[in-house]
Amino acid sequence: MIASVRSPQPLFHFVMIKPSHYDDDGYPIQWVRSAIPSNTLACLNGLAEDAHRRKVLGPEVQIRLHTYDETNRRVRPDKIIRMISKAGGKALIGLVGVQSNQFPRAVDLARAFLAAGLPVCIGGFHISGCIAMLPELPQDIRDAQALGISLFAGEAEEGRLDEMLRDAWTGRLAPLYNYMDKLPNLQGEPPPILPRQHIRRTSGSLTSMDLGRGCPYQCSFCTIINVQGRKSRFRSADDVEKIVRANYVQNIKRFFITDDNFARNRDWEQLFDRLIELRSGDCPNIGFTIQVDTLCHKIPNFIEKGAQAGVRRVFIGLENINPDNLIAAKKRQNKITDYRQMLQKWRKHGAITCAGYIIGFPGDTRDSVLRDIEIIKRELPLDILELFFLTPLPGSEDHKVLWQKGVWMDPDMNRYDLNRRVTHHPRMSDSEWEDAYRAAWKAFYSTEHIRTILRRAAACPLGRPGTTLSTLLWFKLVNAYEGVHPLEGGALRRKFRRDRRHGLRREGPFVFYPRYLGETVVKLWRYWAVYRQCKGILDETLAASDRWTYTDIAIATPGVDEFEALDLYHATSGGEAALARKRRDDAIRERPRGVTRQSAASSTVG
Ligand code: B12
Ligand code: SF4
Repeated sequence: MIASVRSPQPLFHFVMIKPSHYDDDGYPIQWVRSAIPSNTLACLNGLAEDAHRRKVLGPEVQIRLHTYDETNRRVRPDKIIRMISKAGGKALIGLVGVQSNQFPRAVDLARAFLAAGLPVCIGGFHISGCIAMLPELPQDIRDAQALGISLFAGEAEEGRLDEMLRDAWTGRLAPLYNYMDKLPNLQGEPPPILPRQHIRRTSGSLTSMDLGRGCPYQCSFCTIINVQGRKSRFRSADDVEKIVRANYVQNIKRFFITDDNFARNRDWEQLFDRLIELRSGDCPNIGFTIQVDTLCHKIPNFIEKGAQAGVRRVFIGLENINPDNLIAAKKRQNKITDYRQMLQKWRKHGAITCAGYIIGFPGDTRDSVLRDIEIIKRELPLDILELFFLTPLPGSEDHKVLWQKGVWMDPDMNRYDLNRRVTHHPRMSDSEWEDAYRAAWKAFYSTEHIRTILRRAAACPLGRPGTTLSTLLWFKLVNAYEGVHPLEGGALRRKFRRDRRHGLRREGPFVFYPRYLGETVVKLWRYWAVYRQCKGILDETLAASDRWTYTDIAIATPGVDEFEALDLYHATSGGEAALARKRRDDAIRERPRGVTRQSAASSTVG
């Protein structure tokens, strides 16, 4: 138990830590600069600042907030414990936004605080997902409870954080806070905000915010619908303006809107309208990255308004180009016959397109995966392909089904980062599946394909070949040389000898430091070599005499033989059937003109 120094005013520390997870050697994945500030940390901090303003622990109690993002800052429990001990008062250690892959690290961090007598609570998708989907808590969560860790399931808005802070203050933290049965309304709730120093530890001018939660679809690999629900909940246009302005004064002008599917945010238009107003008013140059589905182009004005609002990059849940795989994953809303039109429209409006693509659906084989990647490269105007192993994430229907059937899933949650195989595949051997995944990355980020993507960007009047190249390099380099998924990447890997996974032996300094130094030098050299090569390609592309006339199948306006000629519809499994469905739907729409066209458009919204 730490000694508490008497302070003149009663003091309460709320320490919020967003943990990272371990690499294959057992060191937390950390960077000198990570990519984006954590939205969950910003949400919790925003709620805690509001609780502080409202003096939820009583008029005389001072609440001190401390925020740590372990992806860009070393978390030293000993130092935090000393800091609390020196300042005096009580404390709550909150491990926030803990995903399944971060759960082992969160528990390791918790051990030191618990040993010092400080109460610890873990919240986030691992806890919420397991409680939402499983009939009983899995062993790792029960073990955490046995250590004395309190659990938080659900969302912290609508006064729930206040309740927990009060319980911690009075020393009566409950073992479980379960709010899964009531999803909070977001309108008027304190918006996500982080102290400025967090932004400095990331790429610098980009931050994140959630404008809505929930998605109406039912993809079987998805955890979001089971945790955040299928109903759209969203912040108001006033909230959005508040967030943008608060960041703008700090010179932060780019935002990652973390909504999983902004196209299904019922208020997208009002939100875009407000951003358009801000852009044409006193917040010019603000820019956004959003995540959408493959039907977004059918929502009247969605892409047009998005572009006016400053959407510069879109993440699209493409997931696969085999309709049979999409049907198996209950992703019926994805129609391969829409992909080209949707991507071309974003491209025309100046957005860089990034598609999530999952490898390991039941119909996949190593050959079919590599064939499909070549089709994508040739026929889809995609700038970035984010590849993932199909992973039964706790909280998803896939996980629940495998759990019920007793199918083997890797018991080590640290591996559930979508960059590692955690179960077996019905058709591929373990090594074939892993090989298909690695080969797919290599094939898409080959030098020749980078050249093609840059030529496409350079030929487009609103294209941004320089930014396209930096994004491509990020994905290529992090994947090839850092051994982590690019979405977890950062600039300059940090490792600390003493911060090793619980249970693993601490390495000696003569082994650790020379290896760390050696691998850093080799990586930097490789980065430089790849950068120089790709920069050369960019320069050639920009100087090419046919820069503006360059075209290829992916960017050419769809011709009359579009559906006859492309492999996308004939080589994939289920492609022919998807085409037949499209033709049938088109024929139905064509028959009683006017009325049906209108109903077809509205059926895509919602
Ligand atoms: C944005 C995002 C990212 C960003 C994170 C940075 C950022 N700027 O925020 C990026 C792109 C880097 C990212 C990467 C990854 N992500 Co991600 N990500 C998301 C996403 C879309 C939004 C997160 C968010 O802000 N949610 C809104 C917040 C407010 O919700 P929340 O985290 O649940 O927090 C609330 C409650 O849980 C609770 N709470 C949480 N913690 C605590 C703690 C206490 C003490 C209390 C009281 C309450 C509390 O209160 C919060 C406010 O209501 C989610 C999906 C989603 N809809 O949440 C996936 C999600 C969290 N990611 C996921 C995954 C798997 C990953 C990756 C491993 C995959 C990959 N290879 O890309 C990497 C891991 C990287 C890493 N080390 O973090 C999964 C996790 C599933 C699981 N079971 O673990 C999710 C759910 C998406 C999915 N595919 O299912 N991600
Ligand atoms: S569209 Fe995306 S967010 Fe919605 S259910 Fe499917 S995977 Fe989940």
